[in-house]
Amino acid sequence: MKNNNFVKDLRFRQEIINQKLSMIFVDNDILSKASKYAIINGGKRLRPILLIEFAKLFSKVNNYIYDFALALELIHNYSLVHDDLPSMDNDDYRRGNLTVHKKFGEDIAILVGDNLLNSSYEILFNLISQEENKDNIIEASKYLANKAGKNGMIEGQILDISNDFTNSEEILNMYNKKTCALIMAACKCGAILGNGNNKEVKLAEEFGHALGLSFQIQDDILDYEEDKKIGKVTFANYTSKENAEKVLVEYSNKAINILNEFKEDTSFLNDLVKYLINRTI
Ligand code: GRG
Repeated sequence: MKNNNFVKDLRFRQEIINQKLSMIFVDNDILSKASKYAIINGGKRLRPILLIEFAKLFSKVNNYIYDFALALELIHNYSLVHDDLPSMDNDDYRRGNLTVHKKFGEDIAILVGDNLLNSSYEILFNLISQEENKDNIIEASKYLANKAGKNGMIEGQILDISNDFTNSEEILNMYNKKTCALIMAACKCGAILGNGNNKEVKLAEEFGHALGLSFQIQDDILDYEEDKKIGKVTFANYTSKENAEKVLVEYSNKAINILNEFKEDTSFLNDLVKYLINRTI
């Protein structure tokens, strides 16, 4: 059934995450101010929303699940701050605002990234020490650390920097790590924290992979002309825009088919897939 309120529902979820994020760095020192600047202002909050939605499929969402979702969003935001640095992508703008290094200087931006990453793990360790549901939190934290680390996002960034691909499969492998890893962590950790069974946790992970690839390929399509101009290799300009559009449909259909395997109500997630692959920014 078509949900005409999808955008309203999405904004509502984003607002909850934004409010909780705005309460993390409240002091007046430069590191707190710059860290706050890095995490507010317009992010889609895709990863925490996915985590919460997957947890919600199987159980009531408690505060600690929100805290876990914030920890994940902090890791994502650290990666963006570091990715924007002059030694990486050298971007002046992010989410329509000056990047952290443009606003506060490169030294502070490096430390902001470090601070977001450490704050994330501080949240996770606090949860582990406080909550009764420790086993699930430990299992989800281990998975998140793995996907954020050298077998996931960081290796993906290394492969991307190397810009050395001999076939399109290698580009997809780089996307699996750079983009899919954290999106898979969002979906799988949500299912683990919500007490999904093994099959449900596996399906959540597979969904995250299919959505992650669709999301990145849509990004390629949106940036097609610009990437070509600057000589950046993407799946879309390595193969062709038409092929990228075809593969995007294949992966997004795969994501939708996976959702259909759940007996729970996945209509919001279904709409989210369609919204993301049709986005124009
Ligand atoms: C520096 C360790 C390190 C990793 C960087 C995330 C990343 C790896 C690089 C960012 C550049 C990029 C294009 C990554 C692909 C994933 C992606 C499209 C990230 C942007 O995510 P959105 O669109 O961002 O969810 P918002 O602003 O909505 O939070």
